Amino acid sequence: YEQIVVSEIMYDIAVISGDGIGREVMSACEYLLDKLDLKLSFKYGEAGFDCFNKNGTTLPEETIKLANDSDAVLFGASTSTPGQPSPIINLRKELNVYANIRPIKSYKGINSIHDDIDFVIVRENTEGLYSQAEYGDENKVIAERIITRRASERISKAAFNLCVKRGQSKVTCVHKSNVLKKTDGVFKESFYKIAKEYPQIKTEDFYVDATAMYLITQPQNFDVIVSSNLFGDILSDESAGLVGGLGLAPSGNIGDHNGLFEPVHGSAPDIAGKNIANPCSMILSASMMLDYLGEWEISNDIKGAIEKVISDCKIRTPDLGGDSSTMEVTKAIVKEII
Ligand code: GGG
Repeated sequence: YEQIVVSEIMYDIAVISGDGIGREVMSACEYLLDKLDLKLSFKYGEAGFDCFNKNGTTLPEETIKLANDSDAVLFGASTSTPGQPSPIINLRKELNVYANIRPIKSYKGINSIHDDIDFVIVRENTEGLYSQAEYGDENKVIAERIITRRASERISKAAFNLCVKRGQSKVTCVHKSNVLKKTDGVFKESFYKIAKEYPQIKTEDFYVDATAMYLITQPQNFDVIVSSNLFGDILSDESAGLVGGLGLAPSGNIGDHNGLFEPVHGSAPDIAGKNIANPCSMILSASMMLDYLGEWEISNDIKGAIEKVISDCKIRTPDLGGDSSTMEVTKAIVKEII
């Protein structure tokens, strides 16, 4: 009999390394993905500060098209360019990846006060104070904080769905509605409207300032936190600090048709080019991408390998107190998987 060859799924992945350590952690991540038996086809796009110097734009149309045409996007980091719009904020908007998912989990062997943290921040990605609508004159400048019912309900739904998927029991809405009465009034109302569709999930809401304190004093009480753009951004950096820092903080930006995965950290110009950036947040973001693509087994293998390398305490980058390089850590992770 003639052998029937069933074609295997090949995923098109847009790779946008950006600036600074974005390039180093992306090459490390590609090295790791290449070593695994995955059907990924990488296509490369430019964005960021260096891209602006070369092409006169921080986010070329070709990059947007490449990202839109791909099954998923891997993004490294971008350095802000004076006077220019942020490429990553605009790319998230162009792809309509409205939910920024930022998991926060304790690792064994990381010197943290709490070892039982496991929650996720769901940050609204398309509006809030990141509307980039600022105007005024030299005496008075105004930033628009846009909150719509549509986006607030959509992000609340994403948070409740994620809570169900993670098998957790509570969603916390974070706002500042005692001061931002209209905008955060709408955000909070939208949250409780959507909550009615999930009677099995517990709900609570806190002011953002109180939440900043509870994250330090009782982080294990959180399951899923949903917040607007700026609050979600700030709280996720604070939360990353509880579990080892930005070197261990991955993220996914999810919409109805696209997924973009990037480390929470930026381009870190102070350590760029030194081969000492922690590759784990980029690699964990790639693992989130594999989850999104339905490749759960290999995604779990990657997470398990990182947990093992981190908890062994032997091979770590300087941000975690070690003296290993980006590539030494990456190779140690690969060795745990294959
Ligand atoms: N991976 C997230 C990232 O690159 N953050 C850096 C950032 O937000 N840079 C500002 C900008 O792109 O304008």
